[in-house]
Amino acid sequence: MARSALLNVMVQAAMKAGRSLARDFGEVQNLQVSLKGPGDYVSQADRKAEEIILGELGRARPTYSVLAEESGARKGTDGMHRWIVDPLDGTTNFLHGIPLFAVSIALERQGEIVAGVIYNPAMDELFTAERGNGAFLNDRRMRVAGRRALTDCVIGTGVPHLGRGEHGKYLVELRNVMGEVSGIRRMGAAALDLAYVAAGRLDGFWEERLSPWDMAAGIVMIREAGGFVSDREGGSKMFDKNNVIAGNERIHKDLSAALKRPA
Ligand code: 2AM
Ligand code: CA
Ligand code: CA
Ligand code: CA
Repeated sequence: MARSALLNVMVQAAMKAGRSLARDFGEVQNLQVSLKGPGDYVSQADRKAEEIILGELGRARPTYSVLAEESGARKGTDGMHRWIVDPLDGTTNFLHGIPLFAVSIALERQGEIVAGVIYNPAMDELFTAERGNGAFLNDRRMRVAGRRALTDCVIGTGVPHLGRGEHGKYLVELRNVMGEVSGIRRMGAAALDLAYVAAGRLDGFWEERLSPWDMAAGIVMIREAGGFVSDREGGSKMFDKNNVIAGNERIHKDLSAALKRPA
């Protein structure tokens, strides 16, 4: 497995931020926490991890644009490249002492995601992918799962943050999928869910109301692991539509159909 210099920069940044998160995870009760929106918490750990990542990436490629969850968008002088960063995906898990959280870093070149890194420091699992070069979990090549029937599948999802009583459409979809699969998982860390699809742990995944930093690294990873990933209409506008469906070709298709069934 030969990593490019750029992927190495991303891996170093993700692991350094991951070590900072692991330290803070050990003293989570001492962290200052604030609320950004309904159910959307941010802590010193998120901010510190983002500072570390942007420092590392900025030192290596000072001209690239940046889109990062906690500090927003910054336009660089290089019109071609953009880093897309989620310093801590799964903040709610993190703050509850649940070790399902990750750093996610992606690189976009002329609007195409060309590399992605997702690192879960609690399990020391590093997921990486580069376009044309395959996807890896630590040093092992990843492939999406090969199951062909939805009834055999474990499917991940996330519950979108909607107001009280506003989950009707989501509950219909959930009921339809639950009726057809072997199991549902709701981990609470979308980047990690996508990495798990690439690793063949989850057979498929769907979620609404996600931001580019939740999805970017996972998208290139799933494609490089031989999977299919699209927006809810089957197109490639995940960042505009803020939603995603993933799986192998067959499961992606059957999951899309299950989600469209009427109540
Ligand atoms: P975060 O932890 O980085 O905020 C949970 O289903 C997933 O949705 C997590 O990946 C979480 O990312 C993301 N998410 C997106 N919008 C959210 C919101 N408003 N509140 C909580 N989680 C959100
Ligand atoms: Ca957040
Ligand atoms: Ca996130
Ligand atoms: Ca985050």
